[in-house]
Amino acid sequence: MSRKPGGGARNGAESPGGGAKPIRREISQALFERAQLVIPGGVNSPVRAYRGVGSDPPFIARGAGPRVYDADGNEYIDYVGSWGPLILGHCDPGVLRAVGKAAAAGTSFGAPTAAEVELAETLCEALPSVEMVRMVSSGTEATMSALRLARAATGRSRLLKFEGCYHGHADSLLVGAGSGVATLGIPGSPGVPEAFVELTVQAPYNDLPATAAAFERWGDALACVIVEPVAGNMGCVPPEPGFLEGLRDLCDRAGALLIFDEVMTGFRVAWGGAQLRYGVEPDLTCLGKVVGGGLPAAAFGGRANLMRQLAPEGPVYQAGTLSGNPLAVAAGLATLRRLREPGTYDALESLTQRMTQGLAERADAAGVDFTTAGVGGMFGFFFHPGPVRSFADAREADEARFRKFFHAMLDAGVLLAPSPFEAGFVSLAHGDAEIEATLATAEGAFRAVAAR
Ligand code: KE4
Repeated sequence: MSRKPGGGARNGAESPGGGAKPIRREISQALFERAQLVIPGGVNSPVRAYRGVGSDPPFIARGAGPRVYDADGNEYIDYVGSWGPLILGHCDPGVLRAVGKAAAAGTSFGAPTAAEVELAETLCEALPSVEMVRMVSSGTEATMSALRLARAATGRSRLLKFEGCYHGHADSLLVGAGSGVATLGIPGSPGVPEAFVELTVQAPYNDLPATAAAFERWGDALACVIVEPVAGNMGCVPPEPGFLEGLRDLCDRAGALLIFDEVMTGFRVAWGGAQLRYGVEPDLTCLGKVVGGGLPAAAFGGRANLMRQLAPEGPVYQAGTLSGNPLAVAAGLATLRRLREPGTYDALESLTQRMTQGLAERADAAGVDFTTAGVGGMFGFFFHPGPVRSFADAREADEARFRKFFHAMLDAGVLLAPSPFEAGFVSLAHGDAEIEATLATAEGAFRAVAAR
């Protein structure tokens, strides 16, 4: 039996800060205590530990459509969506059927399968710049492998990334990263050799002059630029007009490759990803999250003349025991088949826009400095008067107000990403009821924030 938390307009209970019944999470608490004895920080990925919001995490027992339920039976409207993959919502019947059918035939073969070919063809058809892809099992593997390929193809070693962008936890890419690295305030990461750090050049996101200056200094030594075409790991920060086009031009003039890390934006902001939405074609694209439909599948791809340099056709080695895993491929294919139906991206965009506009209106009514951004099915917000164009701007936001807002929403049954340096995600399972309930809950949460 699921329990609706103390607040939440859905069940007519008190709104947050107005005498909501205390949320009970004893089972999650006991699980967290056990977990911390055998798993570092009690979690298998740092952001899940809720250090960014100063509390212990709920342990999730199950999901259904736009909702998740924690081990104590509390119900939440879910805007984390497993950090992006669950674009159809939890337990989508089509995905479950596809995974069950694949599992009945076997879970892994370490051999090529027809389904992998179909998924590769779908990715190449959808993404304007991609002629060939290689499947891997995580976004980290995708970006790490794309970086190796770029270095091999150019014979150069340096890379340029942007402050606050997160591209997974491969050594070269952990410099000045966003997401959990920013949330925990880790200055890079111990264990990354100085030699790797030196090879990574950084520039502020959305700052073309500073990026051009970095090219002045390092241009002919740069193998690539890697960028989140919509930043989702410093909060949600869209590219300013001309930024992505400028990167394309700088790379062309310097002979560097442009890598779009579309692990988050791929099939999230448009069927053809950010590269279709913004009309800028990278040389290599990294994918993850949605392409696995909630199971471990990711990929990287690009022009055939680049991708053919990968083993076994070429000398650049890259491999993986579970790459193209049949269950993950089945989940990914079922997800993409649904997404390519007419109207899905209009629906996602409409949900996101209603969410961001509604939050902004309620923050304004409460007299709280607040700015939002939404692109396709992803969104973000800052307790900041705006504009937020870069990681430096994002770090000026009021984190204490974020934490207060986060907990007021959580205790009223709305699950947001537990960090100001993350994005939120809607799904095709979210509808008017969820958005209206969320906005009604937010009214009380903003009042609680304003009262601070
Ligand atoms: P994974 O290795 O976590 O599958 O993907 C790494 C990655 C690469 N590129 C981008 C743009 C990403 O957002 C990510 C991973 N995103 C984080 C959340 N911001 C995953 C959540 C987590 O680290 O637990």
